[in-house]
Amino acid sequence: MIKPDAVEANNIGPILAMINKAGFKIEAMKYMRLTKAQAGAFYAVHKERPFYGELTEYMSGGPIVAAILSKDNAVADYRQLIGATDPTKAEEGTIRKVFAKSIAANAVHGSDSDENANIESNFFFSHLERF
Ligand code: FUP
Repeated sequence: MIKPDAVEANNIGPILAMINKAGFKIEAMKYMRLTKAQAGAFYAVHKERPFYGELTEYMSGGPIVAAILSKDNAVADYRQLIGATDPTKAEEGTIRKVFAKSIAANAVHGSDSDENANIESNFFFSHLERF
């Protein structure tokens, strides 16, 4: 996902360029705005965390780009490409180092396992929307 801060800052294009350059294929993509309830469902795993309210408010505060990416070793390679959750700890050249504003407004989301990648892909896309 390209998050609201990166969309607002006109960074969809540069982020997709980094993703393409790193060898990922785009299997599905959409531009949409999540409701607060949908953002809450997407991040349900964080429901008990102190930042959950702020996170769902922020993630529903503007449009996002959702995408399914594929590549050998996609989850690990994409997490390496995006960098640490906290951009002050992200390595040079990572998407979050370049584009993230803060730990909450951190430009992009990436699935943390193949299992969650499937769950999150099904959250956003039907089979008719995948190529
Ligand atoms: P990541 O997998 O890198 O997106 O990070 P997490 O799943 O740990 O966190 C999900 C989102 O919660 C982050 F992208 C931003 C938000 N978050 C905060 O706002 N504060 C925190 O302390 C941790 C996470």
